[in-house]
Amino acid sequence: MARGDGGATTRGKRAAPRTQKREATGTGDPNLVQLLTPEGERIDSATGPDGTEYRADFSDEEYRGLYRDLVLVRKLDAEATALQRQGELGIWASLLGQEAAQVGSGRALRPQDMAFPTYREHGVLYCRGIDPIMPLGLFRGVDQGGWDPNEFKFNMYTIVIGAQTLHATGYAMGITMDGKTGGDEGEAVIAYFGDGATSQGDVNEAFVWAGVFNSPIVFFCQNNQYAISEPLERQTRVPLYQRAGGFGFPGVRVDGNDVLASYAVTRHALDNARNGQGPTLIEAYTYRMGAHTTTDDPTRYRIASEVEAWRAKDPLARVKAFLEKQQIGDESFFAEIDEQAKQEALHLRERVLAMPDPEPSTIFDHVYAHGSPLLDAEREQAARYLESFEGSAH
Ligand SMILES: Cc1ncc(C[n+]2csc(CCOP(=O)(O)OP(=O)(O)O)c2C)c(N)n1
Ligand SMILES: [Mg+2]
Repeated sequence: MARGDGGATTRGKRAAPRTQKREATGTGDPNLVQLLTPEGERIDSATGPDGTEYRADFSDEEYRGLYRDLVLVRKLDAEATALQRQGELGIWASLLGQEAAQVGSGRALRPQDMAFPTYREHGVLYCRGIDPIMPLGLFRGVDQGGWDPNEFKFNMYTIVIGAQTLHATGYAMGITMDGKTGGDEGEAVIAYFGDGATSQGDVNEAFVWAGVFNSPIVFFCQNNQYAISEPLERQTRVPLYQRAGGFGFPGVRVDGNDVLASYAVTRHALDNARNGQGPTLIEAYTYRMGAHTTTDDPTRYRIASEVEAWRAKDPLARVKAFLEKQQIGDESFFAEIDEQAKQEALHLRERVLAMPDPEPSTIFDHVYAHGSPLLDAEREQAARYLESFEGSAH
């Protein structure tokens, strides 16, 4: 707190207009789709900008399941951050604050849908049934992300900002060519990216292609208000979801801290896509509560009061409040989930610490499916270089 407040004092003159400007494109927008308020009040239905009515009707068990997902995903993420701080991971990109956007959209996917993540979608990865240890190997630098994208319908993490939107669009065009759209069995694609990525050429090119070819894809933009230290108003002068209109497909802004609305909006957009109705841009309006990555210090560029204002919109607290009010979650239920999360985090930690260092030559293993002469030569060269150290004290 003291550090953040200090930043506000020393940089108050610069920070103030920035916050005011954000209001113009911010939460004042009446088109924000919300089904669960920050106080935990359920809203029966919400209308999107094109008149679509969104509802989310879950059983008590499903509400509890969503809460469990949110708690587990947050706990595992916190454990990964701690592991990085203790020198066990090279870097970590935390999802703190974005749990509802990820669990809501992740649970809205049908088994046959394909997801293309960035580097922050640990919550979606969890919903796809991938062992949460997988991205930790990547960030520990001992493997290149070990899951099979086709098995789990979840592509590899992509660090190159926006690149995966083009891969996803190509994949979606392929679905159409293969005749795999139509009905509930049809396939759809979801591409995740951030607010900063919307300024990339790749993302805009993906919008053009997806729009023109009416591809079965949902563009899921987690607007967490920052691209590292660059705030939203450095990316756009209009709300991001409105950009879709220029590409000829619908855009909708959802409360990304509301797991129910995130689910409802994503499910609807995916079902439209799989039924041949083309792309949708979803702007999940949320906030990155932590640092960009563990290499970043957000107190250098944002004021503590802004973070506090978003803390009041916490995605987990509102579901807990709802469960309590509805009397579908009691003390023992919450305690049981906390204990499960603690055990899973501990298990994750033990397995990370036990990860073996790889043979250096394995870095060449997964570059091409069938290798290449150049790669073979480079493998040889690296092996000779490593051998040159044998028997030396260094
Ligand atoms: C093509 C490219 N340019 C720059 C970077 C460096 N970079 C890494 S993360 C990032 C910001 C991305 O912001 P946003 O799209 O809002 O996603 P967020 O990290 O907030 O989830 C940048 C510029 C990169 N990885 N790739
Ligand atoms: Mg961002």
